[in-house]
Amino acid sequence: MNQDKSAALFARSKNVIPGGVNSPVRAFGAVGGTPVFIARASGPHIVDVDGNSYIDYVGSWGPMILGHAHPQVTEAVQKAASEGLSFGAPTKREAELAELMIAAVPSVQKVRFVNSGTEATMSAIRLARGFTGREKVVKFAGCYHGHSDLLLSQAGSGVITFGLPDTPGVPKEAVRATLTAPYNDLTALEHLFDESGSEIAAVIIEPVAGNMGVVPPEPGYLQGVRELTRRHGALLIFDEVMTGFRVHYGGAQSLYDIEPDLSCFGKIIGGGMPVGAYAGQAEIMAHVAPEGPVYQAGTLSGNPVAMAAGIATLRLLQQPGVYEQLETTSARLAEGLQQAAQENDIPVQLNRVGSMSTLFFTDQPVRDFASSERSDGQRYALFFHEMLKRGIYLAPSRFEALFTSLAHSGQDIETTIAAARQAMAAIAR
Ligand code: HOZ
Repeated sequence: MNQDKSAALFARSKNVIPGGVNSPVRAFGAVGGTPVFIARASGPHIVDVDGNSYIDYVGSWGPMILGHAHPQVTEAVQKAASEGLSFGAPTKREAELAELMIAAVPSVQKVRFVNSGTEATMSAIRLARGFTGREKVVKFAGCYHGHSDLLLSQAGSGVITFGLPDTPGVPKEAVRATLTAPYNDLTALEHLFDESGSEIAAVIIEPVAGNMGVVPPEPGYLQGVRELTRRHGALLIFDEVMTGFRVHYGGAQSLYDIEPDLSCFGKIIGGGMPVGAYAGQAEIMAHVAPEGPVYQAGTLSGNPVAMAAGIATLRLLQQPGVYEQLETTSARLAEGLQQAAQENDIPVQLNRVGSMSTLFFTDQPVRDFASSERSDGQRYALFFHEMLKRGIYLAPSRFEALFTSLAHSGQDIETTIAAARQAMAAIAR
């Protein structure tokens, strides 16, 4: 497979962009080799600048649940763009997208749009602190909530991929009030609350962790977290940037039947455009300026083109059978990947919730950051490249998710499984 043009573009980009990329994991640092530069995409396929086509399981890290360049989303974007790109003034589409989200997610009564998941979580924490008058925040090791200072403590995604637990530039003071606990461990969280319960403003959690690879919550865990936060007067924030409208139309909170106080969204609600949102009960959201005193603002927030993409995407996700189709496709892929590993005596764990999954190269269950880290990174890197050679594009890090979309056909899945059989055989040698 010729990737000369990608290699040349990478060299050129490295001269003008740190590491040649605008988000670290894209640089292929964890798997080696040169990142593939994408020229265009359609449905389940992405095509690189050398003309190689791949079945894509990154899906822009989650937003492309309908597949790439869905005609109805593209049409909505083009219409909105032709009417003006940005006004810095309110528009009807903002109310429309907020209404769709409120109708979908039971705990959400009001929504504030921002431009990224990072902004959403950062603003939700500020709101939780403003609302409770407390400062401390609990997060979980291996969970990633974007790159704001206070949430970079023991973070997942690129932070683990590149082994940067203490990012220079984050003042100690900024993380002084951030407490961390292991995921899926209620006893540890209980201890934190025993020690500092009256100072904890919020617990922020990915209800299905997706940034230490996919790690589902164990039965009763999220209920336990909800109960503890309530008992101690702390807010529960669900970071549904990945899971929102992905694992269920109403997010992970609908799947597991838990009502957090605040929720953060991104990815799918922007249909591929840069959008984030924080949302929750009206009483809490009433503290956000200008209704309340907690300040947060943005020139491009609620951007009309981004809102149009989000509205079109959510409307398409309301069609009957959509999540059933995602489940069927994802389950078949998971089964096929596991079989391919088994046939070659390669121990793997496949963690999956709906259309997000991770194949870990380990014989031990992966239930938290420590067990995720024990998976074999070198083997993942080999597998990644064997798949890439065969036209399958997976996340270039073992600490990310594989996303299936509605555009992946049964044939795409079988092609992927056939490639996985060959790839596993190649790395077993
Ligand atoms: N940290 C992101 C995934 N969890 C990667 C974002 C990107 O490189 O686009």
